[in-house]
Amino acid sequence: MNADIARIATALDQAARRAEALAQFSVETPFSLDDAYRIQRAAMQRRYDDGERSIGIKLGFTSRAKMIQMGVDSLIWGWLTDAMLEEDGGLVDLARYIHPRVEPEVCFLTRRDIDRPLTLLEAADFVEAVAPALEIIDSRYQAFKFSLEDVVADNCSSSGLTVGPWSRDFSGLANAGVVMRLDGRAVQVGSTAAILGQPLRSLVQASRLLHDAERVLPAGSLVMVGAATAAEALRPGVHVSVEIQGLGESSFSVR
Ligand code: OOG
Repeated sequence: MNADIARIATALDQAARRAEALAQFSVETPFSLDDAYRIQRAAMQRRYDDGERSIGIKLGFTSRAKMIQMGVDSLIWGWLTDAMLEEDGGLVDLARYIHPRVEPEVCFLTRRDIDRPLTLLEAADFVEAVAPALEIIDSRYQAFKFSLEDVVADNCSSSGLTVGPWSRDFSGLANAGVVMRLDGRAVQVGSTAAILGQPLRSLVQASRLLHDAERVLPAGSLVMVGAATAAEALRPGVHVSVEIQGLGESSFSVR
């Protein structure tokens, strides 16, 4: 399996860099979820070796809407790097991506190292600030089709994100309205309560996953909690915004 891990990690990394889709791996070479995270780690290591820097983590499939859209029903997690950060309010170049989709998110900035499993009561104390955010997901698999193991190996489709203004008041975050607009038209409407009941639960889950993986998330990291609604395909020229009640907006335009 070690040779397969290295082979699949290299192929996924190259597909991301070349913005070219691949066939799913798990059909030909079935692998376990543990091996999927090993592949993810090996693929990320290639990026770090090339100078990319980790800026935090993301969770996926924390809402029913996303599980139903993709036919996957387990929580997953992956890594975010500095190369994925797009400018809030800026222009996103579609040429960097294969078949990108966008989803409305909440982003936490951590205040303390997360080095143990947290309870929901403790979680708020680990948050420095919270922001409305947009995640650009771009599966490296053809037709955006994957198994749970495939998507984990592919770093959970992570490829881009914008983060809006930071806020320290997140008293209303448990059930805040979420509206994602394409060219000013509301295309996805929901609530932050769709994210595991409330977004701080994502941080709790993240702390457990990090603990199981024997990883520490340093203070000052980003945690993307998972989309509150289904994702929308990006197209040239479109303007995308997310508005989260009490937090404000994040947006970008596609070139
Ligand atoms: C996997 C990533 C899912 C989320 O927020 O649920 C995700 C995908 O749908 O390609 O980022």
